[in-house]
Amino acid sequence: MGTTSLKSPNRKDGSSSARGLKAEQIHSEVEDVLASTPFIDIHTHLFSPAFGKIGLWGIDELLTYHYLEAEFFRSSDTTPEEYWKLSKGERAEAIWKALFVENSPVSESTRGIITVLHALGLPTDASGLREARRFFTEQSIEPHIRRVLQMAGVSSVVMTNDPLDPDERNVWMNGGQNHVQFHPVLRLDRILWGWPNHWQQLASEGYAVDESASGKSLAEVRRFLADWQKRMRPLYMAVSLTDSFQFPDESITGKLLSEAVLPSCREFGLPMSLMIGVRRQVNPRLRLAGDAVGKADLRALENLCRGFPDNRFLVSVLSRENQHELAVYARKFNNLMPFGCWWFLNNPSIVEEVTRERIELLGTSFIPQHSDARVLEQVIYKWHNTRRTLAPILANAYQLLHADGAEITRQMIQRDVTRLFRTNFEKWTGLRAG
Ligand code: HDL
Ligand code: ZN
Repeated sequence: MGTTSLKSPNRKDGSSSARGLKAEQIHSEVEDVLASTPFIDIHTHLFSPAFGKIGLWGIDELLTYHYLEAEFFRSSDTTPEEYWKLSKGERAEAIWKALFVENSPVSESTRGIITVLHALGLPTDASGLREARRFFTEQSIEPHIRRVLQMAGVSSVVMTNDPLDPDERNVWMNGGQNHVQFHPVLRLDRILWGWPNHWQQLASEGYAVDESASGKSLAEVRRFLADWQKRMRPLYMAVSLTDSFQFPDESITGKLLSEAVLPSCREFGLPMSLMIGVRRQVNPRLRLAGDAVGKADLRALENLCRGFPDNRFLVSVLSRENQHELAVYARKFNNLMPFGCWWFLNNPSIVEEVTRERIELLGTSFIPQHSDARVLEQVIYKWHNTRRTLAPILANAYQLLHADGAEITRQMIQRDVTRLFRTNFEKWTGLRAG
């Protein structure tokens, strides 16, 4: 049988055929495609304007982000107890002074603030926050959202919506939201692992459940999920799980997951997002900043993907040490979609390692990143950094391919970037994103 030569019309000197790129053109083409392709941000804690004050934006919220609070306590003599007594504005001023005036903002999260201020035309070396605060008070939220998402190169963001959060529930029970750039997700932490503290809230809403999730409880949880699927129209269901998560096991979490939540996901054609590896509140004094990371036993994920072949799993794991096995599991199970470099992984040094091994093992059949943004303007720096970090990685993949004989065109780069940052998610969720 004749061999199919991989040699493209490229000639030895690296020149190319009419359509193919020269080796030295590849990096700039990749940068240009990344810059001009709007991404879908598949996991954030942002909220559309219908949610009012639950949606965070502006300089005081940016500076009191829990990532920065954790760094603040390393560069200030202020104790957490003293810090929590301060007002939001006083906390922001203390963080600005400690991390931006008295020290260089060279960490990923502090440099991110500089990126946002610079992008919005605000001074990055101010001694205080007066000018920045004045700018944000002059913004009205709807046009500000459009401008910020456009600057971030993001067409739409996916929210994290907790049906048992009283403030959120109130919005959904009074008409909810239908902002074209914000997509809902049914977040189930309070059901799946918070059951002991939250089953009574379900009971008070008329669902016949009990503390041990026995009797009619599973059927009633499914009725609860059906009610919220209809009310919220989520793109997927989601839960964050600790590093000690096991499956199967005899826990209420395992029973609710296998006998209520996953059947509901199948009933409504929704993926289940599992975010595995958090170690909650290792230092409670830091509150939201008090969580850490632990290596999980991904046999649990293996058992879920194998045991529930008709469910689709959208998975991010928090430990760097779990990344390679997650990519290997994705080779074994095509109902597993790895996504993002989550939280403590969202740093260029780790994003590079994780993304390169995913490309090497999975091609373009994964979702490289999400922002996890909690404050609107964070998407500006998180996606600026993602594009900057990914450009050389993607370019390297094409340069290797080119060197080994394939023709590289802008069309294939565009197809691949669209798949990585849009189509993989759209196909998995049935989203027809704007
Ligand atoms: O559980 C999650 O969705 C995590 O992303 C947490 O919200 C975490 O606090 C976070 O913001 N990480 O970026
Ligand atoms: Zn998150």
